[in-house]
Amino acid sequence: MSARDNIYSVPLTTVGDFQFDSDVVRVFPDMIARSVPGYASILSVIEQLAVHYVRPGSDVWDLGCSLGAATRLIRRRCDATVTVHAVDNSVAMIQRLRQQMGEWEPGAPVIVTEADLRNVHITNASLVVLNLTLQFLPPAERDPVIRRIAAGMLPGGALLLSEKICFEDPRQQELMTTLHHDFKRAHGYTDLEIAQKRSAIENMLIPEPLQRHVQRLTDAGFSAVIPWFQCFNFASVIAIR
Ligand code: GEK
Repeated sequence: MSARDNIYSVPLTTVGDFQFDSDVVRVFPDMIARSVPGYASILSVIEQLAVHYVRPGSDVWDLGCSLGAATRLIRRRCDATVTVHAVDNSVAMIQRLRQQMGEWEPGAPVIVTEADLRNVHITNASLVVLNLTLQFLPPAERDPVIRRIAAGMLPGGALLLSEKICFEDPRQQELMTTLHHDFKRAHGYTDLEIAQKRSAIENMLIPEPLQRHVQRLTDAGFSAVIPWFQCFNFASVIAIR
């Protein structure tokens, strides 16, 4: 069980940019479950994708793995000939992930790497997961990342991309934001917490419209790009190489 997220529960004189530091790591599972509608469903589909797409002798990449929630589910569906690479550039996340892995059930070997995903060389990949991670890269750097992932994937392999998204229609944007904030309120966040988190994250997490993601994946050479999930301003896409 993770500690309850109360990071933004008291008024702050200045709200600094959001960081994946040890304070966030301590509460991360609680934070993500109470902030991202559908997070648990997305994880369970990632596990399903491992069953369908991971091939013996191939590699799997979980980019921006945080505490390895997806890695843990994937590896139990893979045999010992598969290597799962869990990558994150947060020192605190990787440290905590390494501590917790000892308690995981048996499964395929995992290589944990503290690195910026932009510097990771993807090869032999039958499954790549970018679950709520691409959104933290500057938009101009997203095209080359997706192209490099595509180049490192086996034909028929799958990329799962989940993102916070935005909408071109201002009314849609407003409604989806309101419903997302209602979701957070229903999960125990106060208006102060919602407002302070929003201002901490606004320079760090840049959402794009779903269509922009679909176009980027198509341009990178994925043969099928299938949006399969949306709840308010969160969406997930499966792209087949
Ligand atoms: C999950 N996928 O539980 N390189 C590597 N890691 C990065 C980078 C980067 N350039 N930028 C951000 N991160 C996880 C949840 S959380 C989503 C992903 C969220 C990492 C960052 O350190 C953090 O651990 C993760 O991406 C994003 O299925 O907090 O909204």
